[in-house]
Amino acid sequence: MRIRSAAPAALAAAALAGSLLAASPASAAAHQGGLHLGYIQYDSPGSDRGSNGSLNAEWVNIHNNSRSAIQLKGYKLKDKTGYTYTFGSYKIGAGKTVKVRTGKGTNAAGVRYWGRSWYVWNNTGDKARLIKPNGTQLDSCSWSRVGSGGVSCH
Ligand SMILES: [Ca+2]
Repeated sequence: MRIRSAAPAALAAAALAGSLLAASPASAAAHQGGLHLGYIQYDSPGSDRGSNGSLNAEWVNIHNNSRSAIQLKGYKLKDKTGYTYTFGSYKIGAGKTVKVRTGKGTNAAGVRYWGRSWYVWNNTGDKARLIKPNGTQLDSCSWSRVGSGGVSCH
Protein backbone atom coordinates (compact mmCIF):
# COMPACT_ATOMS: atom_id res chain seq x y z
CA MET A 1 0.00 0.00 0.00
CA ARG A 2 2.80 2.35 0.84
CA ILE A 3 4.56 1.56 -2.41
CA ARG A 4 1.41 1.83 -4.47
CA SER A 5 0.62 5.26 -3.11
CA ALA A 6 4.19 6.51 -3.22
CA ALA A 7 4.51 6.19 -6.98
CA PRO A 8 1.60 8.49 -7.85
CA ALA A 9 2.79 10.91 -5.18
CA ALA A 10 6.27 10.93 -6.66
CA LEU A 11 4.82 11.49 -10.10
CA ALA A 12 2.69 14.32 -8.81
CA ALA A 13 5.69 15.85 -7.09
CA ALA A 14 7.71 15.55 -10.30
CA ALA A 15 4.92 17.16 -12.28
CA LEU A 16 4.66 19.97 -9.75
CA ALA A 17 8.41 20.49 -9.82
CA GLY A 18 8.22 20.62 -13.59
CA SER A 19 5.58 23.31 -13.60
CA LEU A 20 7.43 25.27 -10.95
CA LEU A 21 10.61 25.08 -13.01
CA ALA A 22 8.75 26.27 -16.06
CA ALA A 23 7.58 29.32 -14.16
CA SER A 24 10.75 29.85 -12.21
CA PRO A 25 12.60 32.51 -14.22
CA ALA A 26 10.18 35.12 -12.96
CA SER A 27 8.77 33.66 -9.77
CA ALA A 28 11.84 32.26 -8.05
CA ALA A 29 13.27 35.59 -7.01
CA ALA A 30 10.99 38.31 -8.22
CA HIS A 31 13.15 41.05 -6.84
CA GLN A 32 16.48 39.89 -8.18
CA GLY A 33 16.05 37.54 -11.09
CA GLY A 34 13.63 37.16 -13.91
CA LEU A 35 11.57 40.03 -15.14
CA HIS A 36 11.41 42.99 -12.80
CA LEU A 37 10.95 46.72 -12.48
CA GLY A 38 14.14 48.72 -12.72
CA TYR A 39 14.44 52.49 -12.55
CA ILE A 40 11.27 54.55 -12.68
CA GLN A 41 11.44 58.20 -13.72
CA TYR A 42 8.07 59.18 -12.25
CA ASP A 43 8.64 62.93 -12.29
CA SER A 44 9.27 64.20 -15.78
CA PRO A 45 12.04 66.84 -15.59
CA GLY A 46 10.77 70.41 -15.83
CA SER A 47 7.20 71.62 -15.46
CA ASP A 48 4.44 69.11 -16.01
CA ARG A 49 2.78 70.94 -18.88
CA GLY A 50 1.66 67.84 -20.68
CA SER A 51 3.61 68.11 -23.93
CA ASN A 52 4.26 64.76 -25.55
CA GLY A 53 7.98 65.23 -24.99
CA SER A 54 7.36 65.84 -21.31
CA LEU A 55 5.09 62.81 -21.07
CA ASN A 56 7.77 60.68 -22.66
CA ALA A 57 10.34 61.89 -20.15
CA GLU A 58 8.28 59.94 -17.64
CA TRP A 59 9.13 56.25 -17.97
CA VAL A 60 9.60 52.85 -16.41
CA ASN A 61 12.41 50.44 -17.12
CA ILE A 62 11.71 46.73 -17.04
CA HIS A 63 14.66 44.33 -16.93
CA ASN A 64 14.88 40.72 -17.94
CA ASN A 65 17.51 39.16 -15.73
CA SER A 66 16.60 35.64 -16.69
CA ARG A 67 18.74 33.55 -19.02
CA SER A 68 16.18 33.46 -21.79
CA ALA A 69 14.07 35.84 -23.83
CA ILE A 70 10.53 36.48 -22.60
CA GLN A 71 7.55 37.27 -24.79
CA LEU A 72 5.79 40.18 -23.08
CA LYS A 73 2.50 40.00 -24.95
CA GLY A 74 -0.28 40.44 -22.41
CA TYR A 75 2.00 41.54 -19.58
CA LYS A 76 0.69 44.59 -17.76
CA LEU A 77 2.12 47.65 -16.09
CA LYS A 78 -0.31 49.27 -13.66
CA ASP A 79 -0.34 52.34 -11.46
CA LYS A 80 -2.11 52.66 -8.12
CA THR A 81 -5.20 54.19 -9.71
CA GLY A 82 -5.53 51.25 -12.06
CA TYR A 83 -4.33 52.81 -15.30
CA THR A 84 -2.91 49.91 -17.27
CA TYR A 85 -0.45 49.50 -20.08
CA THR A 86 -0.70 46.11 -21.77
CA PHE A 87 2.22 44.94 -23.84
CA GLY A 88 1.64 43.89 -27.40
CA SER A 89 3.93 41.32 -28.95
CA TYR A 90 7.44 42.17 -27.80
CA LYS A 91 10.27 39.83 -26.98
CA ILE A 92 12.70 41.08 -24.37
CA GLY A 93 16.05 39.34 -24.68
CA ALA A 94 17.98 37.82 -21.81
CA GLY A 95 19.69 40.57 -19.85
CA LYS A 96 17.85 43.29 -21.77
CA THR A 97 15.80 46.31 -20.72
CA VAL A 98 12.63 47.73 -22.18
CA LYS A 99 11.57 51.29 -21.39
CA VAL A 100 7.86 52.14 -21.28
CA ARG A 101 7.36 55.85 -21.95
CA THR A 102 4.07 57.48 -20.98
CA GLY A 103 3.32 59.48 -24.13
CA LYS A 104 2.86 58.71 -27.77
CA GLY A 105 5.54 57.51 -30.16
CA THR A 106 6.65 54.75 -32.46
CA ASN A 107 7.57 51.54 -30.69
CA ALA A 108 11.10 50.39 -31.35
CA ALA A 109 13.62 47.95 -29.94
CA GLY A 110 13.98 48.70 -26.24
CA VAL A 111 11.18 51.25 -26.06
CA ARG A 112 7.40 51.03 -25.90
CA TYR A 113 4.95 53.93 -25.79
CA TRP A 114 1.95 53.86 -23.50
CA GLY A 115 0.22 56.40 -25.76
CA ARG A 116 -1.31 58.49 -23.01
CA SER A 117 -2.24 62.18 -23.24
CA TRP A 118 -1.39 62.89 -19.63
CA TYR A 119 1.08 61.67 -17.00
CA VAL A 120 0.40 58.39 -15.29
CA TRP A 121 2.93 58.24 -12.45
CA ASN A 122 2.11 60.56 -9.57
CA ASN A 123 5.11 62.59 -8.52
CA THR A 124 4.27 62.64 -4.83
CA GLY A 125 3.60 58.94 -4.43
CA ASP A 126 2.43 55.99 -6.43
CA LYS A 127 2.94 52.29 -6.92
CA ALA A 128 3.94 50.51 -10.12
CA ARG A 129 3.00 46.89 -10.55
CA LEU A 130 4.20 44.41 -13.17
CA ILE A 131 1.64 41.70 -13.83
CA LYS A 132 1.73 38.54 -15.91
CA PRO A 133 -1.02 37.75 -18.42
CA ASN A 134 -2.50 35.25 -15.93
CA GLY A 135 -2.82 37.97 -13.31
CA THR A 136 0.17 37.00 -11.18
CA GLN A 137 2.03 40.01 -9.86
CA LEU A 138 5.70 39.71 -10.66
CA ASP A 139 6.95 42.83 -9.01
CA SER A 140 5.94 46.15 -7.51
CA CYS A 141 7.69 49.38 -6.68
CA SER A 142 6.40 52.34 -4.75
CA TRP A 143 7.49 55.80 -3.68
CA SER A 144 5.99 58.36 -1.34
CA ARG A 145 7.63 61.67 -2.16
CA VAL A 146 8.97 63.57 -5.14
CA GLY A 147 12.56 63.28 -3.97
CA SER A 148 14.93 63.14 -6.92
CA GLY A 149 12.07 62.40 -9.30
CA GLY A 150 12.98 58.80 -9.80
CA VAL A 151 13.40 55.58 -7.94
CA SER A 152 15.67 52.61 -8.45
CA CYS A 153 13.35 49.74 -7.64
CA HIS A 154 16.10 47.19 -6.99
CA1 LIG B 1 4.79 62.14 -13.09
